[in-house]
Amino acid sequence: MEKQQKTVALIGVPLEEGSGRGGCAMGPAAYRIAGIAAALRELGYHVEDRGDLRPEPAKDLPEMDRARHLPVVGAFTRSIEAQTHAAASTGAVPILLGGDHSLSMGSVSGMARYASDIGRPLYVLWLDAHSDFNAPETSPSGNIHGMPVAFFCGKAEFAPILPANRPFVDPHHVYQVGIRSVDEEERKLITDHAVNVYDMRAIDEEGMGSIVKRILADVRGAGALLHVSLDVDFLDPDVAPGVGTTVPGGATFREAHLIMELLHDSGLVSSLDLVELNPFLDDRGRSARVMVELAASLFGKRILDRPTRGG
Ligand code: 4U7
Ligand code: MN
Ligand code: MN
Ligand code: MN
Repeated sequence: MEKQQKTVALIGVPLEEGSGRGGCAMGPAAYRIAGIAAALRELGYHVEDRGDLRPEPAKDLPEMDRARHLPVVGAFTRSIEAQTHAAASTGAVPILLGGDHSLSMGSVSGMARYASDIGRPLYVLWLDAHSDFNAPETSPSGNIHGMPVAFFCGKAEFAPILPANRPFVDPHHVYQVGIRSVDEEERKLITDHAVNVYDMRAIDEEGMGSIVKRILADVRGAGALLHVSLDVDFLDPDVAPGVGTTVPGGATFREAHLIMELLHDSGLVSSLDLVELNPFLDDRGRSARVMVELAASLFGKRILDRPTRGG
């Protein structure tokens, strides 16, 4: 089978200030050591490593107790938004190498602007133990990595980080899978805003394959682009210990792998975040290698050739 040379843009985001602890800033280096570029090249992609973003903290954004390190996170958000939008606009698939999950405020906002440019909706697949729908007023921690979904849906703006009239993601177009830790007030927000949440119970009862196929059918039916955001803590801590916010009872390697294969077959994925890897907490690079293996599956690495059944 012939594969056209599609470009993948790797964007390193050494950001950890959204997470409340050190270590995630080493994430981009760990993914490079684990061989992400070579794995994608082997699959026939043209891989451009755009290096790491290193913006200066934004002087116009205030320090806030309820949104910690806002000048740093806000500066990254602006830079990530611009780089993601630029990469997508040249026809590349941006892969954000995180960095903590606050980076998705920028990546998803950039993709939402790109989708709006080309007149298509943006859907988001959020693979995470957490809903990340806090606002500064509801967050128990003040850590911004628990707030990106509310931010890109336009439900939490702590200070003018991005233009107020930018395109937002409709919360009903956000599909969360793997959820098993939601804060009290956050639960009310995701219900009120009709986020599509598949918690671990749904996965156990219905099976990962049927849930993901249903989501992909929705995305295809809407003619949408699909941004995938993969938090290391989506996986069970036994599979991927290199993360600061482990929650027991996570996805198995096989479940995660199945999602990636279905995503690849669907041909719908426009962009990807790999987030929350903390190499300082990892076990000899195991989590970094698992994440690279999953990314490779999403981009077409397969065990056997089989007729494509689609989403
Ligand atoms: B992650 C938390 F309180 N909800 O807001 C919060 F439990 O990107 C955790 O999903 C957020 O890892 C976890 O601080 C953010 C907490
Ligand atoms: Mn997260
Ligand atoms: Mn999480
Ligand atoms: Mn809708």
